[in-house]
Amino acid sequence: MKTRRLYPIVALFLFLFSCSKDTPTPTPDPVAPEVVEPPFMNLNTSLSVSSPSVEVEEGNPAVISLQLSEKLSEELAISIEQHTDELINVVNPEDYSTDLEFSVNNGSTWASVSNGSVAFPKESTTLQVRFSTVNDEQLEVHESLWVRITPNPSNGITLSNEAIADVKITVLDNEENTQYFEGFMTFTIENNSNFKLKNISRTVSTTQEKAWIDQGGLPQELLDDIRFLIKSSPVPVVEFSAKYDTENTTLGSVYNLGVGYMDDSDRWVLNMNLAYGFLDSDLEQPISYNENGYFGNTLVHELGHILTLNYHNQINTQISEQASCTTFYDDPYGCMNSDAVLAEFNKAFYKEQEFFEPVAVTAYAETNSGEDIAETFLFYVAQDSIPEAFDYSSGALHKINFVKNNKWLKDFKQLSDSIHLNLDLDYGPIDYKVGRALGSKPSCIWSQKEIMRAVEARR
Ligand SMILES: [Ca+2]
Ligand SMILES: [Ca+2]
Repeated sequence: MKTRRLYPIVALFLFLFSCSKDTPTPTPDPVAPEVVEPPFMNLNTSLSVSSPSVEVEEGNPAVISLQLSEKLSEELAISIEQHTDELINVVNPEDYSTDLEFSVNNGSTWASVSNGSVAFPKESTTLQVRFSTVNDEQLEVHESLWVRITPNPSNGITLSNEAIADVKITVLDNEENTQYFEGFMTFTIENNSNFKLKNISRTVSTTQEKAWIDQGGLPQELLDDIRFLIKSSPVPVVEFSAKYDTENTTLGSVYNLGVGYMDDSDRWVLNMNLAYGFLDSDLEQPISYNENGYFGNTLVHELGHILTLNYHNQINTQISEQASCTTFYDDPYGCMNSDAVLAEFNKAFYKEQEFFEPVAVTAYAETNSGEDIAETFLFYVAQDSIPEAFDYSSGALHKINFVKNNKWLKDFKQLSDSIHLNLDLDYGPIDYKVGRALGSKPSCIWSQKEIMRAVEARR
């Protein structure tokens, strides 16, 4: 029991001891030994561009970003050079600046590049280069140029990257441009004579197309021929699309937008392949416009389609069903009036009658009766003289005489006074019997499906 009485005294002693203040003399902190960093040293890196191509809307600066994989202990000099080698959709000199600027602080400040030379400062990894582009009022293709970046390492620097491919800068035109197109330039035609540029292709494949787009129009003599042709048409031609396709054997085509809109209006579109107007028939050597008559031949051929497929005086719009048509039904245009050209032409030549060769003026005319009448119409217009046809005359000559005597077609002979035509290039004039090699091509008359596609693209 002794221990129980002793306990409070020990506890009190411990309490007093714990409250006593201990104030030792302060000792100074030990001084850290000074560490001397070795100077930063690196002479190996790799240079890259953030993107191999840059698109910029015209009026905004084109910016190229360059990076180093590792910072360097020495400056790295870089040459920057703009060029336009081998570009077809090439930017015009007035559309961009050759004054380059650079930034080493991610675009906060910019300084001029002098003599095409800049440098990554020591221990930096990013560099930007820019130049301005011009916001003009001209409808243009999306135009490009190249920027060549050449590092010039010195002071022992070695680069581990391959040579950098030239960066393609594309300046996107911001002018209004309808999205659909048939060719590289499309014009609306107002009052049968005013051509208004409506649309261009944003990329072209020949320098000729680029040159015409830069000029804002097509050669006057070409437009004059087309203007003359459409003024001769009894129905409106509301649009002209210019193609330039050296791979394509289609010289031209026409179609009626009214067919696509399921109404009986005549709103014709003319497409022409201008390659045949400005190159020889092999599409290799340049010629002056329609020098060989090939383009003129095609224009007259296309008018032949308009004259024989229009709603104004050829198609009976009251009859929509083929089964109800007792004359000649053309798909997609419809049922011909009884006195329509194609009604009479089919009756005279496509009812299993037999004729001496050649039965048609060209091989192309043998595609179908629609192409036959258009080709025959061309021969009627282009031939200086048209011999009378007798029983032993060729089918082709009979057909030309049909056109000569047809009330809807005969008055167009004088087209050849204004538009240069030349049958010698094709097959020559038809007189009695002419032997020749035949080939075939697809018809240039658009199907309902093709017209609907063109109409849909306009919506
Ligand atoms: Ca331009
Ligand atoms: Ca422009």
